[in-house]
Amino acid sequence: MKVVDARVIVTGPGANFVTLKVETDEGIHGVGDATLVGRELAVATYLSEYVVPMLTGRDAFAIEDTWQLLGRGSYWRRGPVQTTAQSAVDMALWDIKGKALGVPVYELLGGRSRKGLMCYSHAHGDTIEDAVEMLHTKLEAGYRAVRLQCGIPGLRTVYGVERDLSEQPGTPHERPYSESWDTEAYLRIAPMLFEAAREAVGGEVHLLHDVHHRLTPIEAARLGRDLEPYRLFWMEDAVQADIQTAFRTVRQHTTTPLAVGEVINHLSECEVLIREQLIDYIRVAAVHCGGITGLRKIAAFAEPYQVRTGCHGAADMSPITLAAALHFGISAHNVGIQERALHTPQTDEVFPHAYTFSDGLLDPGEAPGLGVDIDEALAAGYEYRRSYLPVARLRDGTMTNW
Ligand code: EZ4
Ligand code: CO
Repeated sequence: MKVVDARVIVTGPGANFVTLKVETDEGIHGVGDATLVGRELAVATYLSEYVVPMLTGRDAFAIEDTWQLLGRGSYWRRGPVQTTAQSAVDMALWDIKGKALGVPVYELLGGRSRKGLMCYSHAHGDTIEDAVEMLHTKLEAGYRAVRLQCGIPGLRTVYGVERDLSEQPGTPHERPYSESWDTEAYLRIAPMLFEAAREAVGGEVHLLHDVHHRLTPIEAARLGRDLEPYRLFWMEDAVQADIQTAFRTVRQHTTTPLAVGEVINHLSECEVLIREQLIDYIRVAAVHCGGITGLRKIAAFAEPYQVRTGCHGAADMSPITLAAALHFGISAHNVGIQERALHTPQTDEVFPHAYTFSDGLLDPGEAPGLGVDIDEALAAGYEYRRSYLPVARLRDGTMTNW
């Protein structure tokens, strides 16, 4: 089966998504997510200008060789633009092979390892009380694991909490919004949030928290310790991910489990984290780490070190990425949990999908391939509009990590 055509589809059904659609000479097509949020058109151009011309005429079944061609065969290796493009091609080829053989992709990956994949949802609020109230609604909706974030007194906008942007100049279409940050205020309130949450919902529920790269190693060590009484499932992105050895300090001081990886695109960026067992969960997403093939390679490396996956599942990656994560997550052994943020109803319509949620578990479904597609006619009705992710500054105006 040969690839005869590949096209990049850019659409904005409530959020911007870039999709690669690969067509074969047997009339079967596959889809891959190529969304790099805030830099979408860089990947779209990389694909259409440099990758698509290499794909036409290739054997659509040669998934590994194509992955190597786009990764090893790119002299300028790694980098999120390259790996996101490579990921989209990889997903589309797994989709095609599954459809051609009449099986869901998870069957090609070794078959089911579990009945369903535990996922976590998000709860947040300006105040601790509001956050705990939302936690209750998530538990009522069936989730067994919930990420919890709250506002910080004195700061108007904080990561993970609905934003009041009324006083921000301009729009995110023109320039990034600027959030503010105060580490000491955060370190005071975060343990209070989890104390209140445990008091409200007891010990059984899995509670997670995302620090979003904001602390130094010694600050993260202190927070990890302060959170120990509340038995978190994980503390995420405690320090910025790009200095792997920074996790040594955090690890030495706390038994709070650690997760990192949503901005990691390549095994070389998490090799020390895994080999030294500095983390418990690696959070790479199929859309940024080389597709299903890249995710499998990282997970296979992590397995003997007892590091499990907890794939990034924010709503700024398309349902194709979630489907890929579910086929991987239902079949691989060392899988811990899957993040699940709800897509907008428009996004769900543009990307019809076979995956389902019930009783806290996600399932990829039994449709051949990835079980997800793009409705191009609907997609054409939603324009792309440039939108930046926010940035963050300390109270005195110094740039810090968002
Ligand atoms: O900040 O997807 O765990 N989830 C996250 C996300 C990321 C966004 C970046 O676009 O940290 O909210
Ligand atoms: Co995160």
